[in-house]
Amino acid sequence: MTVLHKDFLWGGAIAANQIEGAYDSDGKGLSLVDLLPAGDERKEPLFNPAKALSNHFDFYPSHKSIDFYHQYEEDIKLFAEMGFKALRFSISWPRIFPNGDESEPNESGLAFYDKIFDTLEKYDIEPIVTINHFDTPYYLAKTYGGWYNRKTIDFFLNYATVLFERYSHRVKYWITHNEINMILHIPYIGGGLIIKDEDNANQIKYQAAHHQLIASSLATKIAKCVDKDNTIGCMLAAGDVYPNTCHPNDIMAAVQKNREQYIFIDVQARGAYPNYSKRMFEELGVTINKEVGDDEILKQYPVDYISFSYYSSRLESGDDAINKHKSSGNAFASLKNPYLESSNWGWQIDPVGLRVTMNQIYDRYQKPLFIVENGLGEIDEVQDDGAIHDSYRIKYLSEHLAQMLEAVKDGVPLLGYTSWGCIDIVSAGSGEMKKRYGYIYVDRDNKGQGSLKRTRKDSFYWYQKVIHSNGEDLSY
Ligand code: P53
Repeated sequence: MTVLHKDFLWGGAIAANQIEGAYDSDGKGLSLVDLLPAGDERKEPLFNPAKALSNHFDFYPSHKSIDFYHQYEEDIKLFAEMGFKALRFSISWPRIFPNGDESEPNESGLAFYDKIFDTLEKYDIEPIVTINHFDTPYYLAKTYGGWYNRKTIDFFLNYATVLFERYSHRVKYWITHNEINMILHIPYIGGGLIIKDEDNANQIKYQAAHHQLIASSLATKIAKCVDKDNTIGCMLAAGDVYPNTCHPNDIMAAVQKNREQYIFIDVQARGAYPNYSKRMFEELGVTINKEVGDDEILKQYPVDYISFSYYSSRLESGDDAINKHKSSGNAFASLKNPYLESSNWGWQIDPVGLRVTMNQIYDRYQKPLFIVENGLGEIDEVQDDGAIHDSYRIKYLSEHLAQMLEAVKDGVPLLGYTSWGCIDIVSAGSGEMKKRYGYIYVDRDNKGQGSLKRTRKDSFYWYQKVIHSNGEDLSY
């Protein structure tokens, strides 16, 4: 008997806007990321699009990405060779509704995903579909103000309904919005929000999130009407927030910081805004404008399972002066934990934190969990003989999987594990190719140079063994 059940969904995760390229092919509209450059230049428009989106940049990494749009067959074949049971991918909203507010979908966009589903079926790989992964059509952001505008709920439901009607017989596991809490940290790609200096940013972000929550519940309702076997998940950018010290003020600060992540999942899993939200909103100067019936909608259509990403734990102090020292650059800021090492991008590495986080989430919601992102973004070097010895990645993954198994032994029900960026793709935060997560190396650099050739890294063979042993053999 292995720790994991025999149908455990091993696989990898990708997102349309970071992998497909073909940004204007076959009728596709602009996605939010299609206007973002790579590297240092990306920070300003990512965090402050109101100022920087009108700039012209020399290079836009998403325009070609790794050209999955044309090379998906070879890529999915490589996933199958590793033994993938599941692939988490997202459908590009602007490929289906180029502007977002049309009434009819773009048939050529759907035709592309038909082929993806065909190929996955050929290899017996279960699709896990994210409906909105940082991919609201740019037109909706520019013209309507993105998710701050209540109309975006209807646009999203038109889009989601098309997907449910066309693909319900092929998809069981859906995720409505990727990392819903990231709207607080990267509101442009999270919600199509272009916030100006004079705006009350919190009001805009939480109101937009409310619209995403209503949209998620109504999508759940539609999904179940179309096919009662549709299973809908929410998605949290997780990672437990630890107190900086055992000082009671630090403990309370960590409780509050954790709530900043959980607030949306509390709604999606339990069906109502939590009690603490009242005071939190008052202190932030936020008033959620609700329509009659909103609370009922949230209550009636909670999610079936909780999916989440885990890269790291975080650290919070009750002392503002100390919190000023949080790492900059990472959208998910944290104090430095002296017990942890960091990646070259400053992301702290904490395998035990995964076990902690899984236990916390399950204790809170009592619904099955699904780890849909985890991994190490690092620099890989190609040897003269073409090999890529990514022992650091194997170590990271092996240690995290060991802790995942511990959490399952603790009693946490877990549907599957799809590691992030199973083939190298463009980084969401930095726009770089150099920040690689994959088991498969892609020859392309930060400036878009390279042959796009795919090469198996050492981790490819290691993960193949892990899947084959259903997680029993994590050795390296
Ligand atoms: P990159 C920041 C912090 C935590 C999760 O991120 C995040 C981000 C966004 O930068 O997002 C998820 O590529 C997201 C993926 C993303 C992945 O983390 O910046 O769902 O789209 O690629 C890794 O290293």
